Amino acid sequence: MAQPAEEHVRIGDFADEVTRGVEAIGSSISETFMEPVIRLGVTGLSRAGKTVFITSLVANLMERGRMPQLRAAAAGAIQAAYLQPQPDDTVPRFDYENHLQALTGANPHWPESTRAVSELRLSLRVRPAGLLGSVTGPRTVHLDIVDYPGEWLLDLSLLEKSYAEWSEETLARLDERPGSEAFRAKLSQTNPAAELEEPAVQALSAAFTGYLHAARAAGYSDCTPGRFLLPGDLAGSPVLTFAPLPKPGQTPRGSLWREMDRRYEAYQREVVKPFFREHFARIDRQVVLIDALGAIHAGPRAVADLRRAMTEILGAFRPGRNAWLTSLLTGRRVERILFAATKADHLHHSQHARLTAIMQALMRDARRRADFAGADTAAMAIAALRATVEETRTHEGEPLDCVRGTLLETGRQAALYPGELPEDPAVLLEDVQQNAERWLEADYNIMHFAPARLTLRPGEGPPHIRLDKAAEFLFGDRLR
Ligand SMILES: Nc1nc2c(ncn2[C@@H]2O[C@H](COP(=O)(O)OP(=O)(O)O)[C@@H](O)[C@H]2O)c(=O)[nH]1
Ligand SMILES: [Mg+2]
Repeated sequence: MAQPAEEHVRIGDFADEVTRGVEAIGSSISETFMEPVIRLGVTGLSRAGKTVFITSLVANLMERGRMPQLRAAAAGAIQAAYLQPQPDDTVPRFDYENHLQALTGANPHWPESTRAVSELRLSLRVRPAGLLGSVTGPRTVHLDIVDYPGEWLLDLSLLEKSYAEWSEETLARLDERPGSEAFRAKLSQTNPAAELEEPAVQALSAAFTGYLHAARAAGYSDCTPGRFLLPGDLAGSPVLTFAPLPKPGQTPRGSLWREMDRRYEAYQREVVKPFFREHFARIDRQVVLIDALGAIHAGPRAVADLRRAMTEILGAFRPGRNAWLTSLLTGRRVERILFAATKADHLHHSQHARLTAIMQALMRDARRRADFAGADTAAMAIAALRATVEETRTHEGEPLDCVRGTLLETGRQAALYPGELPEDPAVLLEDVQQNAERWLEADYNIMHFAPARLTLRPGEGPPHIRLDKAAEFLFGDRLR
């Protein structure tokens, strides 16, 4: 009898895993043989909801009462879930206990934002269903969750661009994005062919960084170089002190343009590549969290930009596009990618399907643009931690489906009607296509809610929306 196709894939991966172990990429061989490891990457731009997602996912895997759509949990196949020391000794540990305390304590609040990579190992004791389970007994599956900034992922596109190309693209976008005035003013006083002067470069680079922050704050996603936004311990170093420049006719030795070109290359070599080598290349399953409601609120151009960012991200997961990355991955690939719109608790459930449809349309578009034929992909709308309750109000004689929660700013209760998303995502995408400044048909509001005070029953994790469905897509198959 022929082997089922899936089995082939597994064996291939397995052989790879062993070779990679020998190459000291990290996973020990005995571990690979005895206990399977799933490396789940969690990414998304800053404030997309990574920290809340991981915290709630882990809490809901430990107490599985609210996870009916995770089949292994519903079937009772998961016998235990517990935290263990992570395999990587030099990566900061994800601060699960403090984040959970923040979200579920007596005075609930959102956790502090984090700005770099972190990791957590959750081990699950799983008893396969049916005959197999009674023969083999329970086995342990390790879920290694790796939290990393989406800003860093977008940097992959830089590896394919020369400094001249990147400069040209970045400068072309300045006009349609807010916050570029100061940088443009500096640029107009700069002669790229003149000799480099460090204080002038620092001022130019600071103005450029200020523009990137302003663009991010206005809802734009594609803001490279990613480390300019989240510098970690590289702040102030030359690799983070450059800016895009128009290419002059002559680029003499010692000129500003030459030095910027050199720093751009150093950024690729010293910042971008190590991240991909040490973290990205080892991921099996990936969730990309997206604040889609935030982008919709910001307008069509922010959504266009989000789609561009999704395209770039898919490009990173497509083997073959980038020669350097292909050689790094050698036969290994991410098997599943989920694009999840977070904070869906800002919408009444009557609109969830619409948000999902918008995400799916954006993803289809991004897949087409990235010419993507790799991992299984899915898009859905979730809330890792539900901070609202639903409420139907009467407004001018009409029922209005709202959500109610505690406002973050004032601590007061308020009901939010965010506006009605179109039933057909094409309506929205049409404005995106036209590069419209505003939505033609509607206006979308957003409010910021604080997490609600919870009384959790034994066996139940924090309340969420479709976190179980996300988990099923991401790693449910590995728990059966
Ligand atoms: N209402 C609601 N807000 C959320 C949810 N997840 C995240 N947020 C909001 O988004 C902010 C950023 O989330 P965080 O997980 O820190 O984002 P990170 O920067 O990607 O790690 C939080 O402070 C909350 O205000 C959610 O499930 N529901
Ligand atoms: Mg975080």
